[in-house]
Amino acid sequence: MQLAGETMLYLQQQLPRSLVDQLIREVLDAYSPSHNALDLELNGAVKELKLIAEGVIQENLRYLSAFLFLVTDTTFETSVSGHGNGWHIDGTTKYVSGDCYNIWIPIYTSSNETGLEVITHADNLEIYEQLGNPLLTANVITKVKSKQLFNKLTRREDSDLLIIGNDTNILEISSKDLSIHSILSPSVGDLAIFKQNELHRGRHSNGVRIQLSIKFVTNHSVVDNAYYVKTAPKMLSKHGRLESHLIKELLGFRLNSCTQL
Ligand SMILES: O=C(O)CCC(=O)C(=O)O
Ligand SMILES: [Fe+2]
Repeated sequence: MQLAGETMLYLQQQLPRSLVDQLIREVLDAYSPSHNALDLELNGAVKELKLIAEGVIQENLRYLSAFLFLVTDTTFETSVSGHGNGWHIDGTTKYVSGDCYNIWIPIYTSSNETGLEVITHADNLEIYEQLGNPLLTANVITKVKSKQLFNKLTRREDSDLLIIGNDTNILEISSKDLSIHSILSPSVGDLAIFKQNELHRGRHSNGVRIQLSIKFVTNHSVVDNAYYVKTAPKMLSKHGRLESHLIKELLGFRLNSCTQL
């Protein structure tokens, strides 16, 4: 199956339970509640994931980095607090020239209203062409979040989304005209693959999701050294440490209850 130039791929229950458990063990080993580092080693489960992604994308990949985060009502509030109501391209896009794929895997979930939406390149070609590709600094302003600002900057009655691409490329559109891929109730072990420079956002309205996003770049991509400075481990705030303690506890419970089955 080919992904490059095609669409986002979402595989339900693609990963066998033994691989997910191994992945969670590797995440727990690499994760420390005092800072935000998650240096996964490219062996074991992560190597297995790389092989799966290479099979799908039909290109050789290099591991770049991994992010682990807790999605709850409160953390979600922060991620949708801006004008864009959560829509974004990843900030690290500007440090990578070439393709960078996000492998998105929920590794814990107690919610049936949580997930991801992606405005895929392949299904919205016209929009990405007008914005300029690759998007380096896309910003989104939504009518629902910032009505006054939106009305000030736009003309069309039916539009609800303003996407600001490279420099002067500004697009006023209606989300009805977009083809959006939605995942609204993923299970642990599901897997989505999309490019980090495709507009996307998390969705959430109850319960807890622990999310692992691993980035792989294509072999010929060049990563700016500033990326490693930007993503270097930082000490967490009190709230951040609380979140990471909860992540550790919940993942630990899941592993223990699995071995007892
Ligand atoms: O899972 C989410 O809520 C957001 C995911 C995301 O933005 C990412 O993986 O880059
Ligand atoms: Fe993202």
